[in-house]
Amino acid sequence: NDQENAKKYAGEASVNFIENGMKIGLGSGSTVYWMIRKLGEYVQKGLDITGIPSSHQTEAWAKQFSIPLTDFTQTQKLDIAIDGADEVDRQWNLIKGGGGALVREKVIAAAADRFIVIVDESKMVTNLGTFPLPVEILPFGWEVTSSRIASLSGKPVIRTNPDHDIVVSDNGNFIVDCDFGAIYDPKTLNHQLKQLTGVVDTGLFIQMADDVIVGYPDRTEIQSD
Ligand code: DER
Repeated sequence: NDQENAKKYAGEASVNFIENGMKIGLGSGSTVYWMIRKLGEYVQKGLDITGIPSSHQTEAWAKQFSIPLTDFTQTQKLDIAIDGADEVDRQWNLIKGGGGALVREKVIAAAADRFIVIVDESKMVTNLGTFPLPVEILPFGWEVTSSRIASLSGKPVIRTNPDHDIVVSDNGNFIVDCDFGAIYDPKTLNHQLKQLTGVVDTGLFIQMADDVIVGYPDRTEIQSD
């Protein structure tokens, strides 16, 4: 369908930025799947790169497509991180975390010299906040942490799976999905949330993106700052 085609276009276009010898941060999500699949084709043809995965799912895809993996014990600097987003605003601030990998995704994006975001056009918004903001919190005392987020008008909802069990992140933490309404000052909100005891990190990626590749059903548009 059109959205999947748009994700595929964006994901595959991002691979053009990858050069021999690079260390790549591998994001998470269905758009990243197309990037990893295309990157695997280049690795098969001799492209010499290594990647650090941001989730167990991404690690599995990387192995499926024979992408050599490394980790932060081997390298503390990544040349490029490529990842999706749930929303991108006009300043390229992001909401991420729909897939639950936001904490490792942010660690990887922060460690990269260049952070490239790959999205289908539906993710481009005027203001963040239509998509509920994921916030990763410690399981210990999560009810108290959640009430602190509520006092910031976040309307936090603990993320559960279809069996109504609380979802546990790859880091062993919980995630609350928050409805703050339209977020006109995401930088301030991110700081307020990160100050709260019990909050691990938020899905607000503030001024981290260097390039945004927008996929459409028939083409991509590459925007660089
Ligand atoms: O969970 C995440 O942060 C993903 O990158 C998400 O933001 C994008 O997922 P999608 O590419 O499947 O829409």
